Amino acid sequence: MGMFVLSNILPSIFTLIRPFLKWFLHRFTRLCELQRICYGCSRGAPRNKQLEVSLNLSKTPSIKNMIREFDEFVEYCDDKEFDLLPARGIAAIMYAKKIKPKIHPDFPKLLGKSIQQIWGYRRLLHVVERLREEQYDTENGRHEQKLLELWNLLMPDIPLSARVTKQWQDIGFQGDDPKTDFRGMGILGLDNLLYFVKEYNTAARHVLLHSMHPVYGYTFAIVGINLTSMAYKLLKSGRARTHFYNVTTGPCTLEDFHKFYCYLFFEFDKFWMECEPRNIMEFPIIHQTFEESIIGSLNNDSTTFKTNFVVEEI
Ligand SMILES: *[C@@H]1O[C@H](CO)[C@@H](O)[C@H](O)[C@H]1NC(C)=O
Ligand SMILES: *[C@@H]1O[C@H](CO)[C@@H](O)[C@H](O)[C@H]1NC(C)=O
Ligand SMILES: *[C@@H]1O[C@H](CO)[C@@H](O)[C@H](O)[C@H]1NC(C)=O
Ligand SMILES: CC(=O)N[C@H]1CO[C@H](CO)[C@@H](O)[C@@H]1O
Repeated sequence: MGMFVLSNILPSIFTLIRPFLKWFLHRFTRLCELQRICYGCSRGAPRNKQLEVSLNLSKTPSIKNMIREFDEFVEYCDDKEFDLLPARGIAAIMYAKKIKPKIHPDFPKLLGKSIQQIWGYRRLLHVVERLREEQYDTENGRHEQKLLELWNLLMPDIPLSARVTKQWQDIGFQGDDPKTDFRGMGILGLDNLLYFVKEYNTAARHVLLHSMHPVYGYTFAIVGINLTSMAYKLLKSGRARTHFYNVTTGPCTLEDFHKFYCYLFFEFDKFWMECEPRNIMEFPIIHQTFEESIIGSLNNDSTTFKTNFVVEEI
């Protein structure tokens, strides 16, 4: 009970003393909070996450405006427009905080990198969301082509007998036409699968082989689409920031999201085989345990998921 009350009032105490603390530290170190974070936290997730908290709490009107503008801007901006953000952000913050570039030459560089990463992630959210909302359409030649490519890359020696056929079940779709299986995840599900199969063909076919195991088998494509939903949720909740802020020094891209997905799929398959489930009924619990372990890793700011998959020969 005591702990409960304390954990409830602590945040408000923090809010109350924050301005005082900031003033005190400013007097003491002659640096504003954003500078202290840039100099004091290691690059990647630790620094960017702290900067996000600090920027979110900022009471300076011009900084609040800048954040709102940037958030709107990244919904549709192209790469060239995106490249303008760091300079705009640096100028706005240096001016608002009265920081002299001559005295603090490193600060703009560090801040610019972080702005790229923070708004790169927010931009990626929009890119991913649009793909998820794009429904699979049999009239769309691009969609159809991707689906056939998926088959050919997974089953290079077995031609598809027709567009609609029970053969789709061999790679883990539900019925004789995959189009309905993409539902909740749209083209994002297909693009994720295709990326895995194309860029990590050996690893993907190794996973497909596991999914055909007589005892521990599972539906490859359906589970793959389910893992798209896991990757999407982790991105949207902001938990995946840890990985995306650490995996590249620039802004993260759709390709980084595909790679994150490949990591989840490869690792899920490994975990599933290690669990030796008696049947597919154990999917929800294994899924949950796996997701919790991924979240546990993402709670550690040092985490970066590596996609140098090692496939044992069989
Ligand atoms: C900052 O605010 C944005 C928009 O309100 C929100 O999406 C984000 O999760 C917040 N980040 C942090 C670290 O509080
Ligand atoms: C993925 O599988 C889990 C476990 O069965 C389930 O809770 C979740 O709703 C599924 N996600 C989608 C998008 O079907
Ligand atoms: C976070 O991960 C790093 C590197 O993997 C490890 O050294 C460290 O002990 C971890 N921290 C916690 C709190 O688990
Ligand atoms: C690219 C990058 O910024 N990687 C960082 C990931 O997180 C670790 C630990 O916090 C940093 O040391 C890396 O520099």
